[in-house]
Amino acid sequence: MTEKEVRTLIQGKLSRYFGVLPQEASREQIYKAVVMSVRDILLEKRQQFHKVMKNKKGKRVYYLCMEFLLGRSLKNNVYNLGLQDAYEKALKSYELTLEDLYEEEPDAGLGNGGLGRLAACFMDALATGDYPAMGYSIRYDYGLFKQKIVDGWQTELPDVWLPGGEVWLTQRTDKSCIVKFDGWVHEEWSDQGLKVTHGGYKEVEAVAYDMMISGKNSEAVSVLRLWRARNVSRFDMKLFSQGDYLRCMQDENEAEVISKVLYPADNHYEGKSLRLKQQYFLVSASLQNIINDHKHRYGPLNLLPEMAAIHINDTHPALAIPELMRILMDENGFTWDDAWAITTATFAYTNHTVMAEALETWQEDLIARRLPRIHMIIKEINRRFVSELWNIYPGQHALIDNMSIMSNGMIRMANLCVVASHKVNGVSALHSEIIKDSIFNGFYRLWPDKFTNVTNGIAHRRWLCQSNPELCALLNDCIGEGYVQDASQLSKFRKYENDSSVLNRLTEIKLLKKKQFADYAYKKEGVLIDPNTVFDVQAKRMHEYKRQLLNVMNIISLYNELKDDPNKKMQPQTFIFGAKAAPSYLMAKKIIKLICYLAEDIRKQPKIREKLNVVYMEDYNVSMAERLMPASEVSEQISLAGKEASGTGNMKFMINGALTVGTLDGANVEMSEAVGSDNIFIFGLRAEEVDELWTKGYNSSRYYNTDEGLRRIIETLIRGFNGESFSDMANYLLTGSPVADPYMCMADYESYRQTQQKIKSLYAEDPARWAKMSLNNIAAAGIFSADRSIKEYADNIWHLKSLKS
Ligand code: 26Q
Repeated sequence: MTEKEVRTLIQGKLSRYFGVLPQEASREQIYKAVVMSVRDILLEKRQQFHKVMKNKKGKRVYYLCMEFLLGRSLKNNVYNLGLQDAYEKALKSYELTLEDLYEEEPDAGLGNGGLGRLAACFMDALATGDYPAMGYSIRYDYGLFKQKIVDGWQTELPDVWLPGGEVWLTQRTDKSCIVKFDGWVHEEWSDQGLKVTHGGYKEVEAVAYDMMISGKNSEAVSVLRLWRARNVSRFDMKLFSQGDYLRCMQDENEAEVISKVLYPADNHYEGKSLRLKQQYFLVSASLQNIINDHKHRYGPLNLLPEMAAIHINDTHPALAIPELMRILMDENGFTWDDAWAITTATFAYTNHTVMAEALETWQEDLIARRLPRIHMIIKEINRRFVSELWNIYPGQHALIDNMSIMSNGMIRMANLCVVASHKVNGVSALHSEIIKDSIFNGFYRLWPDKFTNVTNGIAHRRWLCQSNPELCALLNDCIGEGYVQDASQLSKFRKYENDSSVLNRLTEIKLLKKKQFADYAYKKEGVLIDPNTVFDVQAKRMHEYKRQLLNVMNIISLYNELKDDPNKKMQPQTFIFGAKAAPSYLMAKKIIKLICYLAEDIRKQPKIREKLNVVYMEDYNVSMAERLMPASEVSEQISLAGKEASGTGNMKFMINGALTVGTLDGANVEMSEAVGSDNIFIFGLRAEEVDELWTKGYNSSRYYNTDEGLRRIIETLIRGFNGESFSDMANYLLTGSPVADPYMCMADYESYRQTQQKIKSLYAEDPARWAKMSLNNIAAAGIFSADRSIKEYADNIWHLKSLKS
């Protein structure tokens, strides 16, 4: 597409949708016109792809997920379509740059963190790999809240993304369907078998909104279909004719709350009725859609498993299982056994956590009330499964209760998913082993082949090519551009590990990205960062298990050192934090406050501030991450071993040349193997040592009693910062109940501190070695591309062919 064609497209949009001439258009109007023009190109491309698919009649994957943390789309699409030059030139006549317009776009924050961002990265990789794919989620009116820190305390503001984000969405009224809640179920046996009727239900309309996601140099365009809940408008004619106009309008709004807002808790389960409604709303609309699609394209539903792979991303869409059973049996006359065979051959499930508080268990009576037919089906799935278990393991009550889907009036969604899926995967090698040994051990022994691993990956074109064009220019000079399409080619960069001119350029690029970030941070939040200090970054959701507190403990010890001797020679460091806490997660909010007060305390002491700076970035989101990752030098991946299923931020830092300080947790293990133990800083207890220590009896005071450094940190916490004591944090570490220091910050502290010391001296004393390590990290990051993850899902789980092949 030429510059002229692009200009004509934009002008057309401006005049048709806004009635303005190019010279009168506001920046916002130009932004929207540009998005509309890109959307047209994508729609056209999608139609072409549809034609190809129709001819091939192949299988498709449907990825169900309550969250897609997309961030911005304009840059990604313009980049993938290779239209940068054409648009940049066309925009000259408006005296605008593409960068200006990118900044106009709000982040689509329809997700909490890792899981939602993974889903977004996967859509990109699916399109690039030429896989026929469709994602399904909810069109939340409000995404993840905006974070405002007021005197150290996180407050939440609504995230209004639609005014600037809606232009990406194409409403598909032709795809609308009805989702039913509440009511009663009636069963009747007749000659034709069991007839089930559901009556007295409430109807909610699901309206589809499509978003196109492009791939790089590929034919495919992924579609993300987002459902919005709308009231089914049914005038009560009786009331109306009686003249009660206002009353007959009432109750009209009840349904629409379903798609109002994203639940802002991650790695934590809340058994709220509205959340359940959201989940069923997503699942029911999506399955109706998939089934209609299938009938339209292929006809008989017994072919479903050959034509559709449906993926359940964590247990949040698990109700898809009984919903498919319902559709097959109640609406299409299948027997239980046939329906079950189709269902189990169609679904696959990914687990993202082993933490008890994150496992979904719904109260049976809530499901019975809201979803009476679904409740019956789950009960029957469980009845048949448990009776099978009694045959296999007679008398083994404890084991059977552990594997049962229903127990003590609760429904365990993870067990439902394992029973009904043909494949179950964890998200890193370690995590996939842990689920086999712990929560799913019974299932693993019963069905060893069901379990597999797919290590997470990231959209490296977004996180490297688009976020760090300067680094890519260096890569292009050294190894060509093959890595853009095939991240494994990054390994060619390794050849330059001793090339001082390349290493120097690498160091210069890092400094440039640090300067850019410092400018951005100053403009956006007024914080001062010296680009000549080392940037040590922990950016991820705020969670006890991720141990931002351990990071803080080390900072406190550095602070104490400098207070003792303000003239002490020390490599100047900037510790940068970015994190949102779930609004009701008090402990997480207290940690944010601690960091902010500590930062403020240090800031008041000019002499110390030169060497030790702590920065809390407000409202960390995808777009901020895109600026922060390239500017980072030390990546903090310090969760208690066994707790972080994979992590994906770790990979984004790595590919941008940051060195990782981390525990052997999640994908850190594989990162360490890929880059070699000389190029990463591993510390702390291993997962099995953590287990052993719990079994032996963990006593955090032991470390307090034997480690003077720790003692001083605890004392400093009690004395406090910036006029506020943090003795509750000291108590948490020493006497907290039900357990003190549940994530073993005390146990890992000394090992962490020593490792931090090592990092600091290396940075100060051997910059050439640092640059070499950084280069090696970039060169080894290729396997953490989402392209690789998606290929593994396609080959081993979905049995899905790329249209390339
Ligand atoms: C469940 C029920 C009710 C309300 C909310 C939730 C809920 C929402 C989001 C539970 C969990 C989440 C998100 C979990 C998550 O992001 N997990 C992360 O997934 C990443 C991708 O696999 C991993 O890299 C991280 O290790 C894992 O923590």
